[in-house]
Amino acid sequence: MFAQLALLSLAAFAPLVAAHGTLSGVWIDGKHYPAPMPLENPAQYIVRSVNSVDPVKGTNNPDLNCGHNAQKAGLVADAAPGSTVALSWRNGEGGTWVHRVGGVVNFMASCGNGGCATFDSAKAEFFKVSELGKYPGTDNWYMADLTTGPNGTTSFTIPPTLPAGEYLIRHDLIAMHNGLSEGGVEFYPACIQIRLSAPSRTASAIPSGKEVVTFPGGYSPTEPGVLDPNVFNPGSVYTPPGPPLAAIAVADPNGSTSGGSSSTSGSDAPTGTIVASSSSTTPGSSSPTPTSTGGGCGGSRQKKRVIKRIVQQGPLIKRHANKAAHKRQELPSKKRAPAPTAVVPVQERTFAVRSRVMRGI
Ligand SMILES: [Cu+2]
Repeated sequence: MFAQLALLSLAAFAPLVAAHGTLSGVWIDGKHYPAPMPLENPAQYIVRSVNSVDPVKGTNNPDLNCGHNAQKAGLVADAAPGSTVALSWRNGEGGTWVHRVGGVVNFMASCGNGGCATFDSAKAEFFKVSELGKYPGTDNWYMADLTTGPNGTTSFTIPPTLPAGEYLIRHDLIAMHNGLSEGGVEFYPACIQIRLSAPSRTASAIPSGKEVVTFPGGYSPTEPGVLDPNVFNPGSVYTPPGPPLAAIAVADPNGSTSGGSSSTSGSDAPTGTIVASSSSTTPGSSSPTPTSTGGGCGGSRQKKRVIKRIVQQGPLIKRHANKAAHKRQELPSKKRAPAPTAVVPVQERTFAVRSRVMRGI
């Protein structure tokens, strides 16, 4: 019901705000949970709501915690240690996410005995469970997989030995197109409430001590993943910010990697960590497909309507502050090899081509 209303409202304010965006949905082992629209009541969601599609700026910003004025969600989703969590994003128009350069990181924190629906995330002791930058040995970014269409997702694995209990996932896109100078980076944090069953093997301790950080505080304004003058240079190495991966996420007792680390079994094109198209983790049947075909093009056909809506509802969404910066972000993709994705549905391929044409790439 909420999702349908959300889609209707998406259609109502199409262009103008393609540059930023919000989390659009979560899949836990294939089960879909939509994310609230900005300012939407989060009572019927597992994703905490935010009040803006704009990025969070500044590593000391309190909104770096769970997003702009994040509000606790009413629901908590069932999951298990070892579950796959896939996440999709939309731009401010409800179309396809546009940022491709930077990091994708996922943290988790115990919500304690009180549970996540009432948990104050400012107190959360977050440990890192996955981090992604470029596909190994390439200049292709994992984040770009979110730009392939409404079903483009990024995913990670819940550490298989995490104890039972309620946890907050802090998912964060670190858009680096302006991160060549200090303070330019755009953070897009989103928090998701889950409840883990007991692990099938011996539980580890919940990470603590040096493995945990709070937000704000988890990133420094000058660390390489946040400030990187070379981020567009071919062959440059990008290191996502924050603490190292928690030990619980790095190696599981079977010896395989988990936690969405990019080192998957020696393949030159990892497939286990980011799924760029609808797949087992993103069943098309239940996925919310935004109807906007404007993508990142930002036409002006419906400008009047958008402005009217903004006047009526207040500044739900602000115009992008620096369009030139976003143009710059697209430049490197001229040289970019085709994304290393196996199967892209025709519909999405068409969309990708169209948006490239519209952006003049
Ligand atoms: Cu943006």
